[in-house]
Amino acid sequence: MSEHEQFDKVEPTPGERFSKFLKRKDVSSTVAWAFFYTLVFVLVALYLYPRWMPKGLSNEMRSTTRLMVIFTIISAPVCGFVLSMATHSFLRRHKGDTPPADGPGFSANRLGVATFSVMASILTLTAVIYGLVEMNTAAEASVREAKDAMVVKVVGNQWVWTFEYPESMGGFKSEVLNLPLNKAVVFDIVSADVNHSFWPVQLGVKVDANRLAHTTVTTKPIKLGEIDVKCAELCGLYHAYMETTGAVMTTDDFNKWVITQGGHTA
Ligand SMILES: [Cu+2]
Repeated sequence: MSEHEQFDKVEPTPGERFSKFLKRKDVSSTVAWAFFYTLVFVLVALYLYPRWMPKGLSNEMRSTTRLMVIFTIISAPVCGFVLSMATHSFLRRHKGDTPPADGPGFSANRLGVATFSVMASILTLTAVIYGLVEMNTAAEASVREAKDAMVVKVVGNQWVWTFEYPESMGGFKSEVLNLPLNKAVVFDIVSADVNHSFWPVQLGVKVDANRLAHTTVTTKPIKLGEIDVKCAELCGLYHAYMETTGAVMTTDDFNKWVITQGGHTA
């Protein structure tokens, strides 16, 4: 073997192998599909989620919408990668009756495994850390807000919700959940029969209503608008109809409503 031949057989560098790998037709088509799907998910998260989600009337609801958007963006590349391989396999599927010959055997690609693991870990960790920060911020805010909040008692009863306003307002009861703007509210929740789940959708909180134990949750309406109240726990035949409405109102409108209910303003 001449010296010249030995020189020709020098192994390609990892960079050369990688660019050759990317130029393969199956690889470049998979990468292109991955980018396409990732872009679609990112656009859905940024432009459609905020429209699809109910209007955020409290910081809790806004933070829920924000979490949906950010978690979707974080998971978009992984989902895009998996769907791109599925699309490539579907488009290049075998046609005809004769089974294809076996392809060459392959072993694990260490660089590929490492890249995928590191990327997925970074994305997951980002989601975990962001989620914890968001949760902690919400918990701190509710402790702060609870100090001068209005306490509304909520009773779940097959299949209606009843709201009891504070003694200082006359302690009247209503089946409509009206709340004044910019006033924190603590819901003191209980059930008269089976387990229900109190869910004022646009306020972004959802808490179990139990038969023998009270649960509480704090929120602060910061925007005017309508509230849909639903039950989020299968509670019997008419569970789906266990819903009512209400609104976040200006303090003036709220006070007028309190008087029509036989209550008085503090
Ligand atoms: Cu229910």
